[in-house]
Amino acid sequence: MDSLVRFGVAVPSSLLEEFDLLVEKMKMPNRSEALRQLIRERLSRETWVSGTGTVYGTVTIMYDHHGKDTVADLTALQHDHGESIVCTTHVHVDHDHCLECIVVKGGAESVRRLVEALCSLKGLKSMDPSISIIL
Ligand code: NI
Repeated sequence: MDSLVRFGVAVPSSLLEEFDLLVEKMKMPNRSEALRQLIRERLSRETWVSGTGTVYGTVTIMYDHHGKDTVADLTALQHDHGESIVCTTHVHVDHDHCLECIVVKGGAESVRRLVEALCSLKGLKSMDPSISIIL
């Protein structure tokens, strides 16, 4: 395990007050642990977008299932990228919209290709990738 290093950080008092409120609200053990989590999250996010190695997470999409070929295209796309997909959960949100949570795990490059392919899906309303690399 890495040794801990103490360092000083200067921030506006109002920002620190807001941060402390967040730490309390999220029931994080203390300010240091909250800061470590923030640093890991940011580094992880930057690393998966441009890095290599195994990544994991979810890609949540919302789409209109009435879109021409949308459902067939999504199915074909998921078969094409099957090596990166662990499982999916589908929710029929309302008459028109479907939400799908795609759990991913695989090489960063493969998962990036999957996310790019999802971007091109006709009928796509929103996409929220939450991908991490273990740091
Ligand atoms: Ni549906």
